Amino acid sequence: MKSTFKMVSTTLGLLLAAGLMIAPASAAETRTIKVGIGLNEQSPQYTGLLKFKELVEKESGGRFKVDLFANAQLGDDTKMMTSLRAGTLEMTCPSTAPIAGLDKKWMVFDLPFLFPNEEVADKVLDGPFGQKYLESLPSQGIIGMAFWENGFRQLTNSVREIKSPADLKGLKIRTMENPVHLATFRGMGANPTPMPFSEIFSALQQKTIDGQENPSTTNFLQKYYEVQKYTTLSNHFYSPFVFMYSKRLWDRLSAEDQALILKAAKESAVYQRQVNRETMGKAVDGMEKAGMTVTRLTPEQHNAFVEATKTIAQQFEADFGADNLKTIRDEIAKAGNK
Ligand code: KDG
Repeated sequence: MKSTFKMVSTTLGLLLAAGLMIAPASAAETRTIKVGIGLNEQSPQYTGLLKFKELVEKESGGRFKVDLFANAQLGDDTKMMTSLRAGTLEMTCPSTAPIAGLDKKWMVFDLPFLFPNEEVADKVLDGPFGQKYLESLPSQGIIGMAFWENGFRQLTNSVREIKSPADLKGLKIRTMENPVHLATFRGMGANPTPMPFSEIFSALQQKTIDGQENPSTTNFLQKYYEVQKYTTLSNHFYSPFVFMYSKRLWDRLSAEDQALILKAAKESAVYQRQVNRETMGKAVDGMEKAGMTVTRLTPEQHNAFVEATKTIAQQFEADFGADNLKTIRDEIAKAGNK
């Protein structure tokens, strides 16, 4: 009996040493969740991720460790989404704009002047319409956890003050890689150039583009004031983020761990939006102090931009679906009247 036990234990030991058997994961083994983003460590998006990391590590009693990678260390948004779909990266948090490359219906969120304010955006994104979109992502190999906030987007450029659509004429403006963004700026007479987020600063510095558009917090934290003279607070797009998980890796988690991670993603969404909004005003002040000309449009000037972009929705109806456009507009009207 003893000799048999000794033989079996010796054999097992040899197999383990040769790596031919994977030792059963001990319950205490820590699993790592890697999260990649394009913004830097000062961004409200990264601050939101720190909250997510704190919640997951605390609630899991250390069974999960969350590693954060900012500044596009793991690639730009499209590359990181590809990594999620391949199961080589757990999480990322892109704008909705590049998701349209996977499923055209997401273009509806990038329509100019769609949401009137953040409060209505929150209600629609967290309501049945937004949740229906998140629930469609598993077909793309992605689990949509929650909408976070990139924010209302503002123009910057190095050539002239922009007070009307006509002032955009001929300017080379970097846009996200999204057909609605390209058509919107082309329709106002600009010369739009799609480009990954991480390439913007050097393109502005080398003057291969005249301007770009991002929320003021991004414009300030990326130090665009060093290479841009003008910013116009146009609010031309509202850009949501989608905090997402790789479906391949999600499916390997227990239901209990899935619930824990989802709860933390939703709780940190509320926190991230709050931090994002608190920083916008300070970012505009910072750019003004750094010497940028900040143009605050009058209602009439703002309406001229709305008027100049009002046919965009019709141009893309076939892509995102007339029914989706009608539904989101109805949801916005309802949310605005509450
Ligand atoms: O990871 C953050 C980026 O996805 C986001 O800032 C992208 O707004 C963006 C842009 O202009 O590319």
